[in-house]
Amino acid sequence: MATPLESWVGEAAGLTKPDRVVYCDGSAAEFQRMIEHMLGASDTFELNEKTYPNCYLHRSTVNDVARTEHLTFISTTDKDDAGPTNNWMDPEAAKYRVGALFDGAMRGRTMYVVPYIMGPVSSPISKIGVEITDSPYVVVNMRIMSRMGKVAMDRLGSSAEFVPGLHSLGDLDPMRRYIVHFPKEKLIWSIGSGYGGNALLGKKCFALRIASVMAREQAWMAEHMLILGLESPGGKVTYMAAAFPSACGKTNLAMMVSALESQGYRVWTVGDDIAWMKIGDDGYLYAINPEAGFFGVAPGTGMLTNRNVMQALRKNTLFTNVGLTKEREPWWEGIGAEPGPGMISWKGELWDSSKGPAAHPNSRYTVPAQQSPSISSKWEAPEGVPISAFIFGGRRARVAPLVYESFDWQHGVFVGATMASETTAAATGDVGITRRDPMAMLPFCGYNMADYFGHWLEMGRKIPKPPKIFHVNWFRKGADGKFLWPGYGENVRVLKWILERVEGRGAAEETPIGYVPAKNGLTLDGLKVSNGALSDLLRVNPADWESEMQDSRQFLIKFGARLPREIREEHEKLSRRFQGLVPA
Ligand code: OXD
Ligand code: MN
Repeated sequence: MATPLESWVGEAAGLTKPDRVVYCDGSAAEFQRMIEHMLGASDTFELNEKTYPNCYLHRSTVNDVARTEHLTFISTTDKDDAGPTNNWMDPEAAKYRVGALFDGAMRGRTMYVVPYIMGPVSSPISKIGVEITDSPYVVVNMRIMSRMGKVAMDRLGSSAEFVPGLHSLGDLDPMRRYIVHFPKEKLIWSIGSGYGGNALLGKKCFALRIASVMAREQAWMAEHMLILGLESPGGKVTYMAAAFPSACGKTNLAMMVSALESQGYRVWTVGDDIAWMKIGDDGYLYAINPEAGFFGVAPGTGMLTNRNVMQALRKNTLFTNVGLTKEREPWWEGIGAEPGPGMISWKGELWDSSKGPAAHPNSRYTVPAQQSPSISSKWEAPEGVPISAFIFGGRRARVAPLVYESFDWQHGVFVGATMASETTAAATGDVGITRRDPMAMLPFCGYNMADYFGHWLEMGRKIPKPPKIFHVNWFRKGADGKFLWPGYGENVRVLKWILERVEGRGAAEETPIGYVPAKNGLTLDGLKVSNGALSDLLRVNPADWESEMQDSRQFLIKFGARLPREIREEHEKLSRRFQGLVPA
């Protein structure tokens, strides 16, 4: 009798009509075969085998360079279950409309069946997915980003416990591009894009959108969070998970080279994008990184901003949409060296500075996580790591201070729910617009966000030893329009204060929005930040917060009666705390 996997593969093949079906085993030989095949097309190139061994550059189609949120749908019978922040499609309509596009889409192509595990192979928190795809680029990326092939098949056996994801490049026309999630069936359909989160279905589609639904059903958490361990003098490591919107420096924070290393503070990387968390027997919340690699934004990454990843990506790395130097090395803006003549841009044209950036602003590297010198010895611990602090953050030129601590869990959930950030190139659309992005999950929550806030509040009642909740903003600017905080490795100073607060130490001052570091609270020795800049960084300006509260109210109103009472209460409490402080 056919296994559930075989039945689904049969169904998918019946619909998409590929010339052949290949089950991927995840071996190195298979990887090489796929790469050979890709090199035969005009969009993939081998890099310098001396300086970048086993590294390749892939160029995607010019209209397929980022996640397309406006073409991403949550397909529930009741529109309200998708909520006001998701695009919605009725499941039957989606099956009909998108099914028509899948019909015969793989004719003349190979269908690859890619079984994968999200999470360490033997972790009880891990889950299995199977992606069917006609893109060899997707297969080689999935081999880096997940535990793919035989290991997954061995764990799956003849079980039906896997999340199916059907992907086809289709004709790559955005007019016929759909990324559809069926939360009830735990099924993903994606057609018309070969790029990143649209096509590597284990990442945003499964590990966040579908997993967030599972997490609510099963009392755990699937979050858009990096996981890091902060080692303090004496060797103790305290784990923190942090949510930032796309392209706000999550990878850099997770892989930070600490400016306080000589004082015994070091950062260890567990994950850079997603955390799956369950309550452990000891009452702490335990996190695993469901991914096995980093799919990071290349521009802005250099030896000064992220030395660890720069070292990691010297081998076994796939680059997408970066520039290619005459020496056949990858290049992007911010890499730290000027390119020589003869560079080819991400579009495949001879580049000069009049032609715009050489690398697309959302160009990426896909690199095995274990190659980072900063990788934590616990990154594959089956039980995960206990989380002591959650950190929310955004890119805000004004308003949010460098760091503050929420008063309690409920207030922390409100802080996360009203988080905002200026948009970046990680998704198509305008860049630099401030948008509300609760818990950095706006594009990734697989159900009504009001219910998601409710789930957070519920988890707070369930976790005996909940993480403390903080908010950070590395991007605050002074009156001269310049960043006030140096960021990168210096951010460890903020992590140190967070650690001290977790341990019940750390000098703090109470403000209406929470606790900010007292004047002497942050360790600033060896850093050139003037007293004036420090006050600006930590300032809670009532007038700014008044407009902030109006804006967040407008956002929260969208959820109507479904918004949890506690969130509304926190908004009212915040207004009350500011009363009398705002100049008339
Ligand atoms: C990502 C994103 O690629 O958040 O991680 O867009
Ligand atoms: Mn992300």
